[in-house]
Amino acid sequence: GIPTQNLHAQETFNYDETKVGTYTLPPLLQTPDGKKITTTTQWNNIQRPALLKLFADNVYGRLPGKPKGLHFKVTSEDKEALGGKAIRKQITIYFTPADTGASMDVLLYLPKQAKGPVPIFAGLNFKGNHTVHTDPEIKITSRWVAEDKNAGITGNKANENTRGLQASRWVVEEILTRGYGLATAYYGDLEPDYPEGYKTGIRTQLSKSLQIQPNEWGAIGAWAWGMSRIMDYFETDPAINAKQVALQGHSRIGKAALWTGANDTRFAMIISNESGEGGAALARRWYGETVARLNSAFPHWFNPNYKKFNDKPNQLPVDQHQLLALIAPRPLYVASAQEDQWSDPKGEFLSAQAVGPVYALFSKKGIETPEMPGLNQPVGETVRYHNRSGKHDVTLYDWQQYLDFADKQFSNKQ
Ligand code: GTR
Repeated sequence: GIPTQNLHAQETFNYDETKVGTYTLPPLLQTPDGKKITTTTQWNNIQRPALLKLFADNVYGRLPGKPKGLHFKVTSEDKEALGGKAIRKQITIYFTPADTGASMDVLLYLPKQAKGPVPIFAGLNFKGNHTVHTDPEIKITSRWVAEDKNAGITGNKANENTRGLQASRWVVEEILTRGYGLATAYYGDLEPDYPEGYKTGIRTQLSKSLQIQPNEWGAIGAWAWGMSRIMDYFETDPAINAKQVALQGHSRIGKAALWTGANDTRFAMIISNESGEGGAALARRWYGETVARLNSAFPHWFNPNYKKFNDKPNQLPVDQHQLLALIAPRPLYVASAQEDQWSDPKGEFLSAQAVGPVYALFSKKGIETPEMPGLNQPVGETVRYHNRSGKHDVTLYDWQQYLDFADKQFSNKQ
């Protein structure tokens, strides 16, 4: 018959379940050249590197390693932050030996009551560190930020009035009260999010020192790489339990967080909040946003090869359930929101559900129910999923599920 995708060649999104079509997902436990994977050793030594390479070549581009000369500077520390509830540190991570040039600013809150090294939630933010809390001591980013007339951001400059603008997405006090720390950095420190942004971002600035050309990775790769550099810092801070770091990402940053987690096994838990197409959602399911729409609206996010599959996701050598499988055997949380059909909640569920056999190799349980759960009903053990009521956003409900999941998975938490 006619391959489904050709019927849709001109359509860049779809909200009609009857038009999704049929598809066959590439196998998880069979190598691209047909060998069966039956042990964890085969998974780790054969399938894992093979899949990572396919994602690098066809979707996200290469991810370079840790640069020589990477170093950190604590620029401020306050042991009585947030009314005495927290320790606040601000750290600049320099990507080269010099204290000038490419760098990122990390904001770190630790619970004051902690007795030993604490588990941490980490993730990049969309609008600058000062937008995650109204705390007046947070440094305001001087980098390019997206225009936001409603919030009074004009001329691509952040300002005092935007302190706490995205506080509802970070619930700092809730995280601290539950005994976790929180670390965040502005994604624009790595690459400003517009098609020409790479020219002032790390893909250009670090191409010599990392020996990688700007077109060998994309903005998502740059953001993903930055999250690993935050982990490099964690490993040097005795107040942090670097073995219990949960990496969280929303939407486009969720796509990046999954790519980070797939590559960097130091992260003990990965949380995808409505990452959608190019994230947790299956590419072969023609629903919500599509690969074609993603690549035309955001030509700078992925490796150029990804564009070859714009109208034919069925020909991609990978699908996104294989990205999720690269997190195994570590705990993985995939979250959708009902009104965010653009991200394809069902495609996110099916992809999270599909990775069960890989977790089973490691004697772990994924999601054992074949049907999508009802609204606000998390399911699954080491792979967990919920479909929250409401819009594309990160809410207190989402965080409460992540905190409960971390409590369970990090059971030896101090
Ligand atoms: C949308 C994009 C999605 C998602 C989202 C976001 O415009 O189509 O893939 O990344 O932005 O990051 O909020």
